[in-house]
Amino acid sequence: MAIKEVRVPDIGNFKDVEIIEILVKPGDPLEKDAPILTLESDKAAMDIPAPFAGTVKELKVKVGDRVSEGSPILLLDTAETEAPAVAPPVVKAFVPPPTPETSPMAAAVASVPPPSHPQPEVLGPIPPKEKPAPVAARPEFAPGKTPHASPSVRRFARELGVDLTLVKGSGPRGRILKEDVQAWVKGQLQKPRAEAAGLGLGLPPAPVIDFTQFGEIETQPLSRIKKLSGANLARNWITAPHVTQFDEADITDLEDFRKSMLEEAAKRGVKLTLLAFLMKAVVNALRTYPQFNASLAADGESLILKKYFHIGFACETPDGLVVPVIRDVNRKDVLDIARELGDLSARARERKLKIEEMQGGCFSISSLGGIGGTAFTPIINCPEVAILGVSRAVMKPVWNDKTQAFEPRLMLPLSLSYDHRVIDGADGARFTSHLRLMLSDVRRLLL
Ligand code: CAO
Repeated sequence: MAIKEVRVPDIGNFKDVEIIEILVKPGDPLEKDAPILTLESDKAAMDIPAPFAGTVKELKVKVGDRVSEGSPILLLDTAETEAPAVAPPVVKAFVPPPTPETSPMAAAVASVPPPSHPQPEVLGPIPPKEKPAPVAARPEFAPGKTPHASPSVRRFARELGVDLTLVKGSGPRGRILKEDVQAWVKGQLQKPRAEAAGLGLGLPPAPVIDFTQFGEIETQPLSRIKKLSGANLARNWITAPHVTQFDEADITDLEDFRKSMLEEAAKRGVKLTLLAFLMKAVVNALRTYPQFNASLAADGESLILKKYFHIGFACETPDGLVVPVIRDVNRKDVLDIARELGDLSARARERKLKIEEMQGGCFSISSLGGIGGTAFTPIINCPEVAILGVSRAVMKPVWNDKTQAFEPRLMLPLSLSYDHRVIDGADGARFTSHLRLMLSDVRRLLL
């Protein structure tokens, strides 16, 4: 049993190199060749290994100290007084072989020839000049004790704040590579997203698939609007239990009326669309069923009923979907509404909408009638509690009880999605029935 002083061995031409990490503390058992500390010059980082086994008695340095060859590092209570039979590798042997992540200087250090001058005795025998310790033969760190990684990888991990004991190495003998650290960080970054997507429901994260294995692909970045609306739609879809009620409204008379008004509206510079009438019908239904003009309080304990009638409408733009809002629809006539619809949708497509023109909605309408389809399940624009989807009106044979005959009627498909936490199924059916009634009788609608 003897106390031996360990000093900085030959580290090439480096002087006053900073200690950036001390890997041991007094009382630690140390195996021969286990890393004691890491030095870092402005060009390279390197580990100093223990020249012999023992127990750390006292540290002579601290992080931030600058050392050169021969500087005392620590006192080691050695298990054996004899110098080790096998020469400890000099520092350069710890420098990883040149890899993309290794600085050119580190590679240069690795190729520095072994020192020709005598080394301090405490360091043990120096490898003979003609037989430099081969890089491949550098000692490996004891698994499970100190993470096994090159200084550059450790520095990389330190910069990112990564605890290397958590990282699994994929290199030879479990050595942690830079790619392992990167993969670990990626995994951590994806975790919150996966957890958020699962909302703690234990859903597995979406699989990451390399589609090139199946054929040619092209990757296009999502627009800002798509990214924002996508996240909101996903949240709304998961948090609000959706039910979609389907119905059909007979708009034969309404369409006749609209067409008869087109010319007059055009003279006033307005394109009188079906959507303007739908807005009026919706407001009427909201008055009758106020729970549809509501939002759940943030604490989920109460329902906030709104006394105003601001109606949003989904508008397709080259950048994605936006929902401009027409305020106080109850106080406007169909021509005013149609004028605003035209103005807001034109400015939406020119990206000229103001933020406040997309805020404050009570209820939304998503009309795909100009495009096609028979029905769909629109996603509620939370914190609103319901949304009306409208598909393409088609002429259908409808049975008339009075005439006891089928008649051709223009039927408008309605798809009402509602938040089942707030609205019961019966009320969902009542709401669409009310809409059906309003839209089938233009006199009621315009009253
Ligand atoms: N049935 C049959 N025809 C319809 C119709 C319907 N339900 N709705 C509209 N049309 C007709 C119109 O009469 C018009 O015909 P004309 O050109 O002969 O007059 C044509 O379809 C185009 O209408 P429009 O799109 O100009 O007007 P609009 O008021 O119906 O729609 C707007 C305005 C802003 C809703 C629409 O342009 C739009 O962006 N739609 C897409 C909305 C969307 O993407 N929703 C999905 C959201 S996901 O939930």
